[in-house]
This record gives sequence, C-alpha cells and structure tokens, in this order.
Amino acid sequence: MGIERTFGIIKPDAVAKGRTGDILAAIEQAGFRIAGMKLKRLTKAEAEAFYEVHKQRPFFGGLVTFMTEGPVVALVLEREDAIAKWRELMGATNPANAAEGTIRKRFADNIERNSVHGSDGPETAAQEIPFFFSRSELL
Ligand code: FUP
Repeated sequence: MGIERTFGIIKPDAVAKGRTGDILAAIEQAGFRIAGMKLKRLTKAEAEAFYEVHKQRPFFGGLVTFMTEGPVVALVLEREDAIAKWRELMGATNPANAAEGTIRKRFADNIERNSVHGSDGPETAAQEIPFFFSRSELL
C-alpha cells in the first residue's frame, strides 16, 4: 500500500453541532494529511448526483434533504492506505454498530444523520474527489 488519497465529507449534522474541529483533530491524529478542504452547501442537484448510486433506495429522498440542509466540509485525505484507514476511523454506517472511538460512534445521531462520508474504494475515490475539487485546489 503506497500513499493514497480518499474523499471525505463532514456532513450537515456534524457541522451544525460544532463538531468540525473535533473531527478534523481526529483525522490529523490518525495520521492523515489534509490535501483539500472546503466548506460548501450542496444544491439538491449536486446531492442527487453525488448519491446517484442510491437513487432507487427508499432512503434516497431523505438523504438528499439531509445533505442539503446546511453546509458540509469536503475533504481530500492523504496517507498510506487512506481509503481503508478513513473508513475505519469513520466507523460503521449505523452508529449503533460503530466501534468505540470512531467518529460515528462519538458524534452521529443515527444511520441517516451519521456525521461523515468516506469513499468505499479506489474507483469511488477517483470519482468523488473531482466531483468536489479541481486539480489546483489539491495541495
Ligand atoms: P457508508 O458508505 O458507510 O456511508 O454507507 P452506504 O454507502 O451504505 O450509505 C450511504 C449513506 O446513505 C449513509 F451514509 C446514510 C444513508 N443511508 C440511510 O440513510 N439509510 C440506510 O438505511 C442506509 C444508508
């Protein structure tokens, strides 16, 4: 495993609750370098496109409403084995099943309002990073 980049989002619930700093601290303490970061409010069209893969799922409408309710922090995170390590730090999708010390265990309300997003593989990361960042915004 070489140095890898992954994509992450601090979701509207966590930003609204003032957890951005705690989550960024956990990210840096876990050895990630922040290669890109922006505060952004997603439009409905952007949220629908970002979660296109879930379009047929019953939770899609609620997910789009949630993801557009307030600003998010979009992140590009870099370290060795970044994709797997960021998923590990995030914890399980449902915070009720998330391991102690993970971000979702610490901050998430429920399976929908679950504080963070992370790419689930190299192909996803390669799609999600340019969805939010131009090359010149990655440092
Ligand atoms: P994850 O990769 O852990 O974010 O989980 P998924 O790709 O399975 O789901 C993406 C997002 O859909 C979750 F972060 C929250 C939302 N979701 C729901 O709202 N309800 C569900 O039952 C499953 C997922």
